[in-house]
Amino acid sequence: DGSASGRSVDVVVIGAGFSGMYLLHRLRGHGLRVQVFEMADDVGGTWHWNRYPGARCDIRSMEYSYSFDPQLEQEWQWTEKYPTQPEILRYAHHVADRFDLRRDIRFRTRVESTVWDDAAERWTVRTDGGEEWTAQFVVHASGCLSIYKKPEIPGLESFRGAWYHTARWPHEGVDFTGLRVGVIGTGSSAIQSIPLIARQAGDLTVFQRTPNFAVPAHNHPFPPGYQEEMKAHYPEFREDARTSMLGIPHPPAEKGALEDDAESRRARYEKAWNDRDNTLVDLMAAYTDMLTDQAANDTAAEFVRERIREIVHDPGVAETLCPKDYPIGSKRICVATDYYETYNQPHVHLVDLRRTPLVEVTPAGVRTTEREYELDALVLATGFDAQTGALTSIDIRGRGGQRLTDHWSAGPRSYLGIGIAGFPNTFVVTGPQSPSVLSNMMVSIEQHVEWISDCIAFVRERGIRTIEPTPEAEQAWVDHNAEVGNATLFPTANSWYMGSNVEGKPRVFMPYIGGVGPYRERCQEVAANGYEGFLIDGAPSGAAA
Ligand code: NA7
Repeated sequence: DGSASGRSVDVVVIGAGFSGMYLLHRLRGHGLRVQVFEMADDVGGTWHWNRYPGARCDIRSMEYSYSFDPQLEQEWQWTEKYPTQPEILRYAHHVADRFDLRRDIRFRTRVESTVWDDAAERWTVRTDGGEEWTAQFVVHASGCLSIYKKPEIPGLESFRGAWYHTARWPHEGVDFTGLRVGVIGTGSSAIQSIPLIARQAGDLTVFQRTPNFAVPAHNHPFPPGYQEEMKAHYPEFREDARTSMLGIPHPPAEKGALEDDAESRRARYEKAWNDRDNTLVDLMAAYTDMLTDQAANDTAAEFVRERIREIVHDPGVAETLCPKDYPIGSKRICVATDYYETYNQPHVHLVDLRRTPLVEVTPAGVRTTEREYELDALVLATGFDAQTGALTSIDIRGRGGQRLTDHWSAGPRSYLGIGIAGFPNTFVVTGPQSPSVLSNMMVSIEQHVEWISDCIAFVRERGIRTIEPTPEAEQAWVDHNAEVGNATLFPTANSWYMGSNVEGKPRVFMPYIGGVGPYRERCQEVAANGYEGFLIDGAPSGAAA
């Protein structure tokens, strides 16, 4: 009933990436009327927008996919270890076709506000097209890395050449052949795209503020029989992922890094680096204390720095590429193909912005405190207003007109990362204070979507009007997050996990680090106890259960 006359549905879902698509499918299965709004002109979210050269998932294809439909997972054929952006997008389109999703998705539509109506006990949702919809529930499935960030330097509009942000790459692609190209940023997006841009560019200058740790991808097409073998054990593999710490099955570490002798330690790190089936967690999962003990962490960080010094011929460039001022793993480790090697090419230059900071973009290029670099094209690989940006960019108002941005002025507050006190009948998929960005996102998405749709079904079956976390449950979750986060090395790094990449953003560790498996158990317990910690029609859940 998403017709022009309708305008009233059970659930509004914001976003048609992998979260929104699965929500639509699940909620339909509960017989609910759902309307999805999506800014882009098709499904896919992240994989719709991030079309820069080399864009690829850092999780292996056979685990970065839905597990909810055995036929889908058996039939879909992946081609290589790490899927490219076009391959993932083809998968998203296939899922949309297969489950006939697009008929309930309104594309090219941005939600501008969601306002709770205290009297009607419903949400009013306004779009940029001036439409007004009402719904009992609103689910935010708008992603954790979806609001892109330009660098905070003046002059971009004056630049005579073309500039591109990696997260808004032109669909027709960009031809850099023979051009003088500049790249600002050295995060995952830059590390994936730089080697490919270097193949085309006549001259490439990378402007680096903070170097990152990158492990070799060892990407390869699947050998014959591999996929069939994996698929024969898919259910067990998926279950291992769900109960793991990071959504990626991995044998648990047995001891601390310094309890091992130097030789055995090195052998482990060598394996994590060289094994062609390695993953981005292998290095950090080698020992129990990698993210809690600085000395343990230093052993792995130094191992990677040694590799960088081996690969990069120019010792000065190698030193500039070596991360030294934050623990390895406290920012998401990058997965690279020929990244460090690229700096051995004579037409590729590295500018250390720590030594000579950026001053401005000029009509002719980029100026640092040292000199001006003349450029024909500029690539901004400068990241995102991560985790909270997609939520705070919508005017969200809960009970009594309270703004979400006020509720979150000192950092995000939630119960389980899923619900927010004072914002009834609202859920967030892969929100702050959930393990999502510290995990295989697909595993987290499925867990969230299933929990949220079951909760909505529970509410509807019982004729309940409102459900929302109690302020006490929210406070306890905020405290628990801080406690587990502060027991790690994560808060010592300036990262988008900490909000420190966006000026003025509160500096708090936003993801939940308690682990995907334990988190899932906690969520299941809450549901099994009649939604413990929630108010149901204004009364503590126990009273209603
Ligand atoms: P990231 O990881 O946030 O990287 C952004 C990069 O841009 C990083 O190197 C930043 O340096 C740099 N940056 C940002 N602003 C500036 C300014 N003003 N001047 C110079 N350099 C700047 O974003 P990505 O898109 O690469 O990856 C995000 C996630 O997507 C990734 O973790 C994967 O999970 C997928 P800084 O570190 O702030 O000094």
